[in-house]
Amino acid sequence: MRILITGVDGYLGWSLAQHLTMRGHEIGGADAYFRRKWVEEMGSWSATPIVSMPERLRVFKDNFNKEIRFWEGNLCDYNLVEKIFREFQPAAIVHFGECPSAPYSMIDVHHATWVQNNNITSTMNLLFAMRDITPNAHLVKLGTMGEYGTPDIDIPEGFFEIEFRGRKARLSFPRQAGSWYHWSKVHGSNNIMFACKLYGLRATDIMQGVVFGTRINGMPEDERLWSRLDFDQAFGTAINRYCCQAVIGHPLTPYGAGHQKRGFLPLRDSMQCLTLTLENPPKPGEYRVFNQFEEVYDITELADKVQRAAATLGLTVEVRHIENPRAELENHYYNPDHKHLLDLGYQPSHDVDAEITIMLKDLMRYRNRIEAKREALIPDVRWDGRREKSRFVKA
Ligand code: USQ
Repeated sequence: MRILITGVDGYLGWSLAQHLTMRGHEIGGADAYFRRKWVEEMGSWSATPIVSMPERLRVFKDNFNKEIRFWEGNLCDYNLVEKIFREFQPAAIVHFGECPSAPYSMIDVHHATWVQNNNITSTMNLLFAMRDITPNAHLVKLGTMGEYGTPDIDIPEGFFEIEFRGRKARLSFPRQAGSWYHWSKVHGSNNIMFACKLYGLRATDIMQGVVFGTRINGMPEDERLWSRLDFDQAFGTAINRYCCQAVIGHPLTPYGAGHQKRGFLPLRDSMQCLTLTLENPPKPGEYRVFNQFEEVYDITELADKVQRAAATLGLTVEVRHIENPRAELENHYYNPDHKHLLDLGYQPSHDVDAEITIMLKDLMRYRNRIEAKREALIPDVRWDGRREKSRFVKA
């Protein structure tokens, strides 16, 4: 299948390009290199060294004997999107070309509006290009479990049955996002749902949990093919940050009371789920929602897991709670469904401890790179608008 990956230079995009190529798909990619710039703005860099895109493309060709067709540019420019669609005629589009960071969107009004404009406009441009150029294509849009927030009831996959004043309906489950970034994903979801209804487009909206890991199955050993792995306060996600902290002996940092629960999944499982989604498209006009994660964990429980795995490698680290820069529940009910992907054949790898150990070993090679940006580990972007470093606290 001919698949366009927007945001192909990112953590998931670069991994997926390799995974889908190994399955025989033909890949096109687009990117404006924003991720590299955002992480630099946060005073950091990827723990794994990342070569330039022209070099990435060369190394890709050498290893897989196949090329990625690549367009450099901003997806908010409709002329570029139209050109890509006309030249590549994708059968499916995986939209990763958005800003993925909650903290980045909370810095100030400029960052909040930039993230919302970028994320909403790029999705709108893809929807119109699909309508006008490839109406049969399948949009796989990366949403987030964070769209639902943490309501005090079970979370279904996108829709639920409701009875109100004696009448019943199947409605979109209420979203209660917790950052301007997460709200940008909600707005994108609503726009996609409407476009499917209006233009008969097909789309899968992936409510993905927090991804972690350095590896995908079948990945060649060539270091230049590795995906990026961020650890700063804005682009590093919980387990990835903990593992980077562990390799330099920095305390692991659950925020606040540390009983926030989230759905997590290894990078290799994310690849498997996205492939299943692409290879089993919805019907024309269908908008479907998949909750994509392997298991729910408490973030202190995860810090304890990283601490134990690190100890087996001779790394001694403390778990030290730190003031929570975010406004979020720190102790709550969390029970989301995740059945659709299992029904399609998703086989969870079910070994978070083994994955953490692999990641720690991989990251130990890059200890110096993490140490060099140690300052970027402590958060200072607060949800109330202040910019002040969090202090360590008692849990
Ligand atoms: N957290 C800590 N300590 C840390 C880092 C994070 O306690 O050092 C906590 C956060 O406060 C939060 C939880 O861990 O309660 C998850 O935070 P995160 O930074 O790993 O993930 P999040 O901001 O939610 O965003 C990430 C991705 C985003 C994706 C989302 C899925 O960056 O693109 O949408 O995960 S989800 O979390 O399910 O919304």
